[in-house]
Amino acid sequence: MINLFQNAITLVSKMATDDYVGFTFFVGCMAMMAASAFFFLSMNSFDRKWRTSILVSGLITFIAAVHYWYMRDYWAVNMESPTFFRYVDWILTVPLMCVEFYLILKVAGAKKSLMWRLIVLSVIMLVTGYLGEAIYRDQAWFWGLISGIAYFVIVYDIWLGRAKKLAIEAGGAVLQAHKTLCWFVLVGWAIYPLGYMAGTPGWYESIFGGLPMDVIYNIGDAVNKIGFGLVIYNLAVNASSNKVEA
Ligand SMILES: *C/C=C(C)/C=C/C=C(C)/C=C/C1=C(C)CCCC1(C)C
Repeated sequence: MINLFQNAITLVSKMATDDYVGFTFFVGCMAMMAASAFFFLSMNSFDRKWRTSILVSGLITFIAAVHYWYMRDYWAVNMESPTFFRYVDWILTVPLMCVEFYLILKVAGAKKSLMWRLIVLSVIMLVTGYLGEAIYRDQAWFWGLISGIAYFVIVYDIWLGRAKKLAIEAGGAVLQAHKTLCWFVLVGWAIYPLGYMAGTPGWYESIFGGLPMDVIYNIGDAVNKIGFGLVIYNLAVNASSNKVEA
């Protein structure tokens, strides 16, 4: 009995009071879980055409919740950045965020080709980023550059390219939501390349005043993933004919 009890205790690692990385992994995990429950449960109160968008919002935070669960553990045990899990999470969730652009622009006739273009660009951005951050550390500048170009093209497409034209055609609540999502991608997503630079030895290690890169990424993920989902939720509320009763 005592043995069982002790085993149960050692399954939960200790956390130092100044372990901000561990703390943000923990809170991030809970926030992602709560957001997923919120999106999944609210899904059916909207018009059919918005349900898939809300479902995808929930999938994004749910996939992140599962990865945060692992990253929290990985950090607690090894006290090092869970770079691998981080990128697996991104490679699943970032393409889904691209799908969100397509889903909301479908009302203006967005084609699948727009969705695939954004998905491919995001995969290029993340795979090259991973090569620079985890594998070819000496060529971090080269892989970071290619990744940055792919990021730039995504920003261009949604701010000024075809996606923007469709958003203007759709107008109203869709255009408004598209604009907000564009800001998320331009400002919210920019946290990641900055984190990459801060994390590359000999570069700009002090741009965040020495705050650990994982704290920056964790805050970025919470803002971007949950925020993105809330913009879509808000769009569904504004554009559904059977408005949710307060
Ligand atoms: C939920 C996770 C999100 C929104 C992650 C986004 C990640 C990026 C926009 C990463 C971008 C990078 C660059 C533009 C260059 C350096 C390498 C990366 C992968 C950090």
